[in-house]
Amino acid sequence: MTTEQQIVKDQVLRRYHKMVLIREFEGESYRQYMQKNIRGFLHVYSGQEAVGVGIIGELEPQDYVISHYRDHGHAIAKGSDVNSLMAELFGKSTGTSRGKGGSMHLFDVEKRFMGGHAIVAGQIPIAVGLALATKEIDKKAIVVCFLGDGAMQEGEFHESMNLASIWKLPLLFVIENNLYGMGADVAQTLAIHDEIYKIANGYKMESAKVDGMDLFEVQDAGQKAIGLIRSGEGPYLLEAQTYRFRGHSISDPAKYRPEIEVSYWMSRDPIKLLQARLIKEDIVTQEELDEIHKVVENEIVEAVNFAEKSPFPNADELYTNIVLGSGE
Ligand SMILES: Cc1ncc(C[n+]2csc(CCOP(=O)(O)OP(=O)(O)O)c2C)c(N)n1
Ligand SMILES: [Mg+2]
Repeated sequence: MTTEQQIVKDQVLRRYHKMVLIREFEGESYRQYMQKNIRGFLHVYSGQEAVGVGIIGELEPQDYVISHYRDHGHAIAKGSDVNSLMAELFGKSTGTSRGKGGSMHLFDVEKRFMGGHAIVAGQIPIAVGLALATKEIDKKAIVVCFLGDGAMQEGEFHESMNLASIWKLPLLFVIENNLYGMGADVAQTLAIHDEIYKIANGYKMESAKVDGMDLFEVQDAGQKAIGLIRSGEGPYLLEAQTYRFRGHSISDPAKYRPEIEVSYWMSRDPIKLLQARLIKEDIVTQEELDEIHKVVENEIVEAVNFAEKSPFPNADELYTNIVLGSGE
């Protein structure tokens, strides 16, 4: 194997590891929720892993990522510590938001992961502000904003697209088109549902669509978009066609989706597709993949132990890091 091939192999194995880690972390979070160790809301990313891992893998550490409430995958992909993420889900003081944010408000300034936002589309204008600040002050960083197809129906999305384009901001909008916003089929709620990426034309912004179940395609599309943004070409919109394997949240049995549709998308599981390709092209052996699954299993056991053993925040923490309105 040449040095170049080895570099490619190491990179793809790191990304495979992240995808499996996200899948298992979320499987475990489901089990912990059932045991009432995790409370509140829980929206998992299962099925969409290639999008977060493929795009974030192409970023530099100084770049920012901001996301919605389906945020575990993005935080893990950006490098947040899995122990602290699990502790956050448990509401413990060792969590990424000291136990005050929970599943929908993961946050990690050090890794430049700027949340975790529960208000649909709420993260989009914040991404514009971040990108404006990076353009004016930081200069080297770019911003990636993940949003769902449902968030495109909010006014904030359109205002943000307009400003990002006018100000030529270093901002990548990644639309994770999983065909649904809660129980609503995107075809019934979005006028441009069959050509989502073309919405960028109205804002004179470059855009493309990519198969969000294929890690290689996502990373190539991400590389191209990020390259253009870094060269000062302004913002870019990438639509990733994907599917969420579970219901909208843990309390949604997802009965509204036709079985044939679900089984089609399950047959395109991004982890299985990647596995098959890596084996077929002789890039890795089955043993190497099995080894990664074992490592992940241990990481999850350790994360749960850490979360269980960590204390809840003290009562005197009740008003720290909380923004209170003046009431006037
Ligand atoms: C402003 C606002 N309106 C409604 C909701 C309730 N809500 C939560 S998620 C969601 C659907 C969003 O769908 P999408 O953007 O496609 O993301 P996905 O859940 O599919 O990842 C809705 C309507 C909310 N949280 N915020
Ligand atoms: Mg959606």
